Amino acid sequence: MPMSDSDGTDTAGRTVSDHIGSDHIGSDRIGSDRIVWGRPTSSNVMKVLWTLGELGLPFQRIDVGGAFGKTDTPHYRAMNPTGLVPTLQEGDFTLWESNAICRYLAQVHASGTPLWPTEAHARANIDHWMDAQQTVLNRPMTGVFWGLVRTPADKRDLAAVEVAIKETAVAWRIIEAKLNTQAFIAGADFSLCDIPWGVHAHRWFNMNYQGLSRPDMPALRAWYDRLCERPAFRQYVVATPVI
Ligand SMILES: N[C@@H](CCC(=O)N[C@@H](CS)C(=O)NCC(=O)O)C(=O)O
Repeated sequence: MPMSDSDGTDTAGRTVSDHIGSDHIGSDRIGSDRIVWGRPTSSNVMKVLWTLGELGLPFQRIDVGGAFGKTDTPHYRAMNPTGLVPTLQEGDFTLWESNAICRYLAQVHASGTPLWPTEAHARANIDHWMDAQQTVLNRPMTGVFWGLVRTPADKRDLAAVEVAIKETAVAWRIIEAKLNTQAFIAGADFSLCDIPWGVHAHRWFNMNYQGLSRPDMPALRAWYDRLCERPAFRQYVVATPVI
């Protein structure tokens, strides 16, 4: 499907709402001018969808990226020069980088709550765990996920995946240590930093390891089970196939 021009219509004359995905819970979602660009199977898109769900905000979602393509069009690149997903659009305001989008949404809609407190130390604590997902977890976890899931079976290198699992476990053990003494990553309450780690925890606990072993982390598992009690996590992460 051709992507829209800057006037909001595509070359077939359809408006942006004709491209909407299926993430509508209620009628308040239809007609929202908040648009998430990105396929729902992307971990980084999931973070944004889950955050929107936690905040109860209406949005439309448009499938781009992966098999949907359309991220190399001039229209998309003008919004997001990396050509990656997700991108958030609210009227003429555009933002990319998943964790930055989550922070922005929380700042506007939940500042001063346990999700995103205003007190400087509390907020910095949450913030640094969000960054750590990108800098500590992401690289090895990508090796595991791509090695086991996104690589065709006949091309998989399980020896390399085994190394990646060990490296990823080092990152998860940091979280396990926190969760041995508290319910959520930043403390007693669910907060914004549980979102980027939680998306990957779902994959960690639900991939087919094809005979490879993964260390047990009981506190991490208990935290993941607590996340599964949250409707927005179930809707935007658990219900999406790990593919
Ligand atoms: N640091 C970026 C990374 C974005 C990213 O790597 N997105 C992946 C999906 S998880 C992507 O766009 N891959 C190409 C595609 O889906 O077409 C963020 O957190 O938003």
